[in-house]
Amino acid sequence: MTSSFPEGFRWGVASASYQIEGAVAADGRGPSIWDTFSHTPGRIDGDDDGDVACDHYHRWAEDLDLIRSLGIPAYRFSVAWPRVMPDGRTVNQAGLDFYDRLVDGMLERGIDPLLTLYHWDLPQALDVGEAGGWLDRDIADRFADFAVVVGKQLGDRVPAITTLNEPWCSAYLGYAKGEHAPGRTSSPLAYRAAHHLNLAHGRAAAALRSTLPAGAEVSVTLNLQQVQAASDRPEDLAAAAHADLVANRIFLDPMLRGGYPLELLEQTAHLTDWSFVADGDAEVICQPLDFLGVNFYNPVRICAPAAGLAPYPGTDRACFVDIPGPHTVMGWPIQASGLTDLLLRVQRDHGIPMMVTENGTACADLPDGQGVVHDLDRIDYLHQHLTAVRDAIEAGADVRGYYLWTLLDNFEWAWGYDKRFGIVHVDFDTLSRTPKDSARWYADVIARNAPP
Ligand code: IFM
Repeated sequence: MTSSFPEGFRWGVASASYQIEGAVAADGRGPSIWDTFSHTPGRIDGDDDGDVACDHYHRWAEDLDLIRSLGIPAYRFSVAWPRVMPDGRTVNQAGLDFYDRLVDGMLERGIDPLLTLYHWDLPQALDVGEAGGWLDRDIADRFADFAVVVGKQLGDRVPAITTLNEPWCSAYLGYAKGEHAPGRTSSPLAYRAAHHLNLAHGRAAAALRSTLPAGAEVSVTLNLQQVQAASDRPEDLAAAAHADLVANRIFLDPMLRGGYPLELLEQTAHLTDWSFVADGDAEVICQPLDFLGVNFYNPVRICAPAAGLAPYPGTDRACFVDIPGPHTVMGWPIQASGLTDLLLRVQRDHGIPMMVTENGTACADLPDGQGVVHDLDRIDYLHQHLTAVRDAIEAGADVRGYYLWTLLDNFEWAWGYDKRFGIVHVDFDTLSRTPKDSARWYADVIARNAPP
């Protein structure tokens, strides 16, 4: 029997616009970099795209009914920038109206909204040429303008707004590894992108403070990596510390401490001269935040570079080694204690309230004859990770909520529709939704405020 979570602990599910909405040409929406990327042959498994996805744009009321029927009190969603500003600059009221309806729909059903401004669907019009998108410093101002538009429209009803989701993915998977849009493969570009993401976060957070009503919460969500050294050899310890700088401290330190760590600048000097950092940027990036969103799926184990090992994205000074034991169908190791350690590390280093804004797993879900998925493996994963969150809280971490990734099976980026993370099964031929056993299990967790 697992003990309870603190009173008032916020339970939710999370989603993202491009992964579920579909309706990519509806009501004036412009193309995003993910439309372009997913329509480029060979980029996505099975050449899938987000054109229809879960058709949430038309079925949002049904989806909110599902959330309510499961007794899930909070919903983390993202706003598609190209719906609201198709060219990245000009407001499209019809696009904003969709989110108006969505937020009103949540409130009518007693669901607490947590809004993310950027979950990767950058308007394509802002990424033109070799140095556009997150390589262009001007994007920070464009993003702040977008934040103000959304804040003015929805801030009276949305109590919490998150600037960015997982800037690590935008910078390193988008510009170094090439696995995400816009598909570039240059480590130096990734550092430039990371800095402009930081700057955009800072400008947007400041703009939101002067737009939102008093008491509204402003946050950012990072997919912090729980980095483990492969051994006690000094070179592996150094590689792990380096990976921590490149993956975590490149965002945590400027956002929460007011500047980049000197070691990061020194250890990446052969890749970039950091000349894109201007005087005054440190002050802009470091804004007061009400909580930090932490997304966690698995830890990473790191060793010094060696032939035959996969390099850590964005650097030539660290490589991945596998973690023995069970893995998910994504090939990600399952080790829930990594989440406890990560939450305690943030508590120790930054002392900021936290929400787990994503955690969940893809499983090889097979519906039975009645179309129901008995996903015991997902329930087991969730149970372990909720226990890990509870352990962190008991050890002193100020964790205030947990948003399960995700409600619906959806477009899993470069993996397409094959990888299913939902607690609700989606039949992508009929688009019908069927709760899996994990959905009922999660409803029970919420009702008890504790895993059974
Ligand atoms: O589906 C993604 C989500 O968009 C961002 N965080 C990780 C999830 C699983 O890969």
